[in-house]
Parts: sequence; structure tokens; C-alpha cells
Amino acid sequence: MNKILVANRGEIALRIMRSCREMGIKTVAVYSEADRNAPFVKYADEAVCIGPPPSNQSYLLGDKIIEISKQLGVDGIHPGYGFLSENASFAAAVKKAGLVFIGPSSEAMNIMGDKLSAKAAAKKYKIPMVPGSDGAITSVVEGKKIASLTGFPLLIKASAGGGGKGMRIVERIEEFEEQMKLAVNEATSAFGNGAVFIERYVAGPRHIEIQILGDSHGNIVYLFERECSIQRRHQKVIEEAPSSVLTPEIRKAMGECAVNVGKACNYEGAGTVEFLLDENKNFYFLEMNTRLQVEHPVTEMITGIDLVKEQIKVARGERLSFTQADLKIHGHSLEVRVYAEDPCNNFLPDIGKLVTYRRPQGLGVRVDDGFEEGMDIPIYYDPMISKLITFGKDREEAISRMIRAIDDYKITGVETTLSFCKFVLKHKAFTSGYFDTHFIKDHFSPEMLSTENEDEAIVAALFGAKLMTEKQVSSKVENKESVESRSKWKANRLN
Ligand code: MV4
Repeated sequence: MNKILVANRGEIALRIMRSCREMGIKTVAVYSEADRNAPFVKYADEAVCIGPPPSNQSYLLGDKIIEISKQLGVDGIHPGYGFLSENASFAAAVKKAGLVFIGPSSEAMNIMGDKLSAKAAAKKYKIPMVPGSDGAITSVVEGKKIASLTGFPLLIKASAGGGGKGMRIVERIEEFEEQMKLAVNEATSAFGNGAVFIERYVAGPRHIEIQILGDSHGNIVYLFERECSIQRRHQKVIEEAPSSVLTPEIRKAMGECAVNVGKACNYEGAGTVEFLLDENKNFYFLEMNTRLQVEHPVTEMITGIDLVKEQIKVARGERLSFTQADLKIHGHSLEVRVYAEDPCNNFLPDIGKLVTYRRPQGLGVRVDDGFEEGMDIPIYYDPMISKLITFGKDREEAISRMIRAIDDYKITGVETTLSFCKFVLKHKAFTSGYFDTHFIKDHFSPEMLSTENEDEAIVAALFGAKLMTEKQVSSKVENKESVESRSKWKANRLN
């Protein structure tokens, strides 16, 4: 493989091109008019403008990207994450054009792209799954029958869904019919596929995912877990590896299950198997993501493996150069996603110009970004500015290094989520390691963000005190509820 086209933009395009360079592979960038001056365009050996800013007129134009690849003598296409990365038709079209899609086969993407077919494939390998319906529920009568066996609360999920879309919680049988209809309608309009299924609701779970890597000779290994429980409305905020709750035994069991999920679809390349872990440390397979994920760097830091290089090597038909026994966890890594969003204003995107942009540096700090000082953050795409990644000998060092790096990061011109990330990193529920997917809902409100300026802090404190007095009656009720809904993970520590 001598030339790779990167069908993506921003930090991930740059990150992929760096690995290509190290391997002596030429790179081609395709970019929209909004990204004309972006670092990834300058970094590439060749660059082609593919259209106006909106994704459906640029980064999603699969046929145009394939055409450009043929014209420029490209051997392989790396899709990154998002855009065309999980589009099975695109993967098939790339192959049909005589090019290499750097990722799994379109067949594997089709199986795992639908939750019901993913669960059906995984079932043959005896993978633990949340109890519920075996397939799609096609009528309210059938659904209610299964619901009474499953028990309440339960979830109705869309088979084609992702990121919590089309998911409804049902507390009592009386609500079932209404919630099922809502779920089917939501799934039909969002995905053009109204298939829904039932799962028992797992309360206060942790979201743990396993990185796998497969070659075209049937070898699959796992590269341990990433803990992604700190999320806000299905958007990951902080990721880390390893998880502070897994024992070596559970890690091995989850890793072997993830490899089996990969075997169930003859998986090639880098993929991620998502699990829920309940408070008794039972784990359940949820779904598989057939792409390189945003948070892949934390796995690279603790394993020392460049996942993009490995993706390219297996796409070239090479065998994995290491076995499961060769893989070890070294130290601890954290990633925070830095967004141009205002945490004090309901996380509304705050796009604009990066007036000041100075990255943190030093031992154990990695910044994956796609911007330079003075650039505008385009309104057309995800408002992520960068991924700030730290590495340390243990979790404590990775956390203190992250707080230091956040303090060293200088961004003006737009509001960012850095202060919000620092709040989470300093919270006792986070530092103790005993938190779950409800962390932000349970522990965060915008008044909690400390300000750099002391005068502002005093004003904020006074204002907070005034609010407290006004809200006294209602807050008593709220506190009681939030204590009850708080994670049960802390109690586990004593067991
Ligand atoms: C669940 C669950 C509880 N029980 N399934 C949300 C997105 C999708 N990937 C799976 N999700 C969940 N599925 C059962 N049976 C709770 C969630 C969930 C969640 C999962 C991972 C991370 C954050 C979450 C936030 C809310 C709900």
C-alpha cells in the first residue's frame, strides 16, 4: 500500500496521516470548503476539495471520494470515525472499485450495524446479554407478554438505534403500549426501521468497552477495556484505561467474550465491543462499533500499540505481529474531550474564532487536535476542539497530570468544556473510582464550576447563596432523590 486517502477531517484525519507517514505511505486529504486552511489539508501529500461545507455535499459523498481515489492512484481508504466509517454500502463500493477499505468487511458491518442481528450472532457464542425479548417485538400483545416475564422497569430499544436514540424506559405495564408506540414511531422516523426489542433495565450501570483487533487470517486479540461511564446525554466526556473496577478475572472474561463477538462476524481490523457492567459486576453485551473510536488513544497509551498502524497492516493482509500473551497493561491513561460548548449555558455550542490557542505540553501529555490559533471552528461539524490525553504510572498520576494539563491549556475566543472536565476530575465520586453512567446527572450543576477570577468567584458564591435561600424548600426534596439515585458502586468497595 503506497497511498492512502483519508475520508475524514479534523483531528482524526491528522492522526491517521501521521501513522501513514511513519510507515512511508503517501496521503491524500479530501476536504470541504470550510476546511480549506485546516492542518490536515496542509499535512497531506495531496489534497482535493470535494464540495461545500455541509457533510452531505462533501464528506458523505462516497462515490465522489472513490472516483478521486481512482484518479490519484490511491490503494486504500481510511474512513476514520463518523461520516462514512460505518456505512456498509460504502465499504462494499470501495472493494468493488478495486480499492482497500481500511476497516471490517461490509458483511461484518451489516451484522453489527443492527442490534438484533448483532445479538443473534453473539448468541451462538454464549455471550451474556441482558434478559429480554429474543428478537423484534411486532405487537403490543406480544410485547406485554415478554414484559411481564422480564419485569419492570424495562427498556424498549430500537434495533437500528445508537447513542440512546429510540430508547424508552417503561416503569409499569400500564405505560407499555404508549411507550412502545412512541419507540416504534421514533425508530421509523429516525432510522427508517421500526424494529424494537425489550431488555430489562440495568440500574446504575458502568459503560465498559473492549478494544479488539482482528486480521484476515482469523486471529483476534483484545486490547483490554476503556471505561466510558462519564457521559452527558450519551456524549462521552471522560474515558480511561484501564477501568478501576475490573479484576483480572473479569477483564479476561470480558476480553474473551469480545473476541468471540468478533469471531461471530469474522471481524477484521479494529473494533469495539460495548458492555454494561451492573453493580454486582455482571457484564452484558450491548452492541459492537465497527470503527476506530474517538477514545482509542487511551488504549494506545496503556498497550504501546499504534492502532492505526495495525489497521493498515491487517488491511494489507498481514498477520497480527503479536499474540494475546504479548499484550500487557502499562500504567494508566485518561482522555477528556474538549468541546467548544458552554457548560454554564446547557452545553450550547459556542463556535467562533480560537483567538488564543496554546496546548499543554510535557511528560505524559498528548493533544490530538485539528486546529491552530486564529482559526474558526466551523459550524457544520461536531464542535470538538481537541482530545487531551494523559498517561501516568497509575490513575492518581494520570489524574493530577490531566488537571495540570487543563490548567496549562490556554483557549480564548470560545467557551470550552475544560472547566467542566476539571470539575469531574476533582470530584470525590470520580477520584474514588466508584461512579456510574448517572454521574453527571447526579453530581453536576453549572454553579459548581469554579471561576479563575476571584471577584467573579465571590459574586458567583453570593449569587449561589441567594439561589439556595430561594430554593430551600424544593432543594430538600431534590437532595433526597439524588442521594437515593446515587451510584451503588461505593458500597461495593466494602465487599
Ligand atoms: C441500557 C441501560 C440499562 N439497561 N440497557 C444507552 C445508549 C446505548 N448504547 C445503551 N444505553 C443503555 N442501555 C439496559 N438494558 C442503560 C443505558 C444507558 C447508558 C449506557 C451507557 C452509557 C451511558 C448511558 C446513559 C444512560 C443509559
